[in-house]
This record gives sequence, C-alpha cells and structure tokens, in this order.
Amino acid sequence: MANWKARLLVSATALAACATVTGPAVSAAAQAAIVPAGSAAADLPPGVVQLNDGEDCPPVTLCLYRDYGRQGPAYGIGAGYKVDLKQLPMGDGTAANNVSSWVNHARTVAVLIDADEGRARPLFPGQPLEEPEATNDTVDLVDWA
Ligand SMILES: [Ca+2]
Ligand SMILES: [Ca+2]
Repeated sequence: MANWKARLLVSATALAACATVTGPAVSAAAQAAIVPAGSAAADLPPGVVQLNDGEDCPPVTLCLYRDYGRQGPAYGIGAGYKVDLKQLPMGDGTAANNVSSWVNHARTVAVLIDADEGRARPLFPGQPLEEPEATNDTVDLVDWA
C-alpha cells in the first residue's frame, strides 16, 4: 500500500502552500497590527478600545467622548467591562472627570459613576447622552447593571 506515501506528499505540498501564503512578512505585519510597538494602546485596560477623535461609536460598545457632540478624544468600552476612567489617557489628563458626550451601543444598561459625589446613573441601550451642566466632566467609573 503506497497510500500513506501519497497522503504524506499531499500534506507536505499543502504545508508548502501555506508557508508561501502566510510568509514571515505577513506574520510580522499581523503581529504589528495586534500589538502596536511603543503605543499606549497596549496599556489600556481589558475591553477598552481607543477611537479616533470624533469617531462613530462601533456596535455593541459604550462610547465616551471628551467634548460635546461626540467630538474630541474618545474610547469604546465593551459591554460588561468595568473600567476606571483614570486609566484612559485623554489630552493632558485622563477620561475621569472629562467626558461630556456618551452613547450606549451595547445591549445592556451601562452605569455612569461619579465616585467623588457617590452618584450613579444608568445609560440604557441605544441611549445617547450629552451631559447636563451639573454632571458634565464628573464620571470616574463605568460599570454595568
Ligand atoms: Ca469634557
Ligand atoms: Ca468625578
């Protein structure tokens, strides 16, 4: 039976084909995409993505913006991830006591917490929020109901 030899040959050919397609250059590029070298993005807490300034909020994500009208530096937080906004660099400071505009594209209720005042507010799925003057730049923590 020479069958196994034929199979071995097929496997070796397939492997060679794979090596050609996903060569070292591609792998390096893929790794660079996943872990930007020397970027602060690597230090972000789990579940957090940095958005471009004023970027639209992706699906299934709670988004926060420094400036009214979903403008300025922004982050997205995946549903269920409790995040201390002090860990998110924003301008000269952090996202804590800095966020003016929100939108909840997640499917669960987010809770916006001002630790200084001991105040927690729900932000329902699909709900946008332009902070009223009294609560502008006050949220320190994001949790989920
Ligand atoms: Ca602000
Ligand atoms: Ca606060």
